[in-house]
Formats: sequence, C-alpha cells, structure tokens
Amino acid sequence: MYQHPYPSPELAAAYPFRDLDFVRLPEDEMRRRADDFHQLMVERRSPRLFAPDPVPRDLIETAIATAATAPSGAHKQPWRFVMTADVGVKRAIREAAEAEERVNYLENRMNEEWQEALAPIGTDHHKEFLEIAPWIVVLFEERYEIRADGQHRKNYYVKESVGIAAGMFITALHNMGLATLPHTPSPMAFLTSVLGRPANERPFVMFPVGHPLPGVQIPDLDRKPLDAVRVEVTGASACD
Ligand code: IYR
Repeated sequence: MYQHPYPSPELAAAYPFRDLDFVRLPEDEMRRRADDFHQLMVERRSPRLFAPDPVPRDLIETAIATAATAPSGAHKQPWRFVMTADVGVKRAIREAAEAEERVNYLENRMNEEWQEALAPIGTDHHKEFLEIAPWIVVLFEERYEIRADGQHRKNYYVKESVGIAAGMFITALHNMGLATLPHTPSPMAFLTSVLGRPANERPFVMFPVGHPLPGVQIPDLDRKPLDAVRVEVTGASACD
C-alpha cells in the first residue's frame, strides 16, 4: 500500500504521518446530510440590524475554533480572530468605520459603478450595528510569522486561506443560530491601531455577531440558480 509521499527516509522521520480517521457513508446518508445542510445554508442571510442581547463568549469561541479548522497554505494557519464585546472598543470601531464610510458615501470615494452595485443592498455610512451587536470579531490575515527569536517567516496563499476560514466562521455561526454581517469598511487600516495589532497582521474582514433585531428587514434578493454558477466540463480541453 502507498504509505508516504516523502522522497527520503530523513524527511519521513522528521515529519511523521498518521492514519486518516474517516467513515465512508452510505450514499443515501450522504444525500440526506447534503440536502439538510444545503437547506440550512439557504436560510442564511446577512442582517444589518442586530438585537443588543448578549451572546455567551463560549459560542463565539467555538465558532472561531471551527473556523480555525480551515485548510491553509503550507498549514501556516495565517489567521487571527480578534474578538471584543467591550463597549468602548466597539464605539471606537464604529466611529472610525463611519468616518471612512462618510468619505466613501458622502464625498464619492466610491465611484458611480460601485454605488450602483450597492443600491440594492441599501447601505449608507451609518454603522450602528458595530456598537449594538454584542460581539465584533475582526479577522486579520497574518502576512508573515514572527518567530520567538524575532525571525520572520513568510506565509503562503494568505488571502485564500483566510477567505476559507472566514466562510467557515460564517457557516459555524449560522449553524448555531447566530447572525453576522461581513463588513469591510475601506480602508480598514484603523482596525490595526484601534485593536493594537502587530505589523505582520492586516485586517481582512470584520464580523459584528449577534441575534438579528426582531422584525429586521433584508433585501428581497434571489441567489443565482445552480445553472448560473455551475459549469460541467466533459472531455479534454485544448489548453495544456
Ligand atoms: N464597505 C461599505 C460599502 C459596501 C461594500 C460592499 I462590496 C457591500 O456588499 C456592502 C457595503 C459599507 O459597508 O457600507
């Protein structure tokens, strides 16, 4: 049986492998789980108004732990989830985000095409949700690692890795009955100073997390049908 991909016994000894634990499921069980999970995810939306009700810290921690199971380039795990329920920190984030968004919306830093794309979403420069949601989690990408001896080591495929972790975080929250709105005030550099993060981290996306405000309205939008997002290719293409 093919056991180990390493070319040399030295590497194999330095980086041991172990058996993968998995159970192959019967096809009807696979289909049932696939359909149930799809249905769960179809119901996910991003509300822009949150209830102020507190959410226990351990739920946020479990969502972060779930997101941190994401695959990453060279297993570098280049993500840092910075969470806060602190009223003062949330206020500082809101004020800084609104200052940036005022320039975007009121001083036309977003060009017309962008504003047109956002029209159906109904956004403006007000970001109350950053203060009202019980938690804010800011996901930072770790562009390089700073080792204990001060040496820097590059991380690989950082955006791809952190993007996957972000999706898993959103999914974990939805699965536990919490809501979030992925929010990217631009530019986001203020998050580094407000949250006191080091130079090797860069803000990637911010997540207010909580329960949706009862009665909140959401844009009446449809998702693209499967046929618009899925292409099947049969046969070899001409490219090599
Ligand atoms: N960051 C701005 C603008 C914005 C951009 C996109 I792309 C959206 O999907 C929604 C908003 C804001 O949050 O208002």
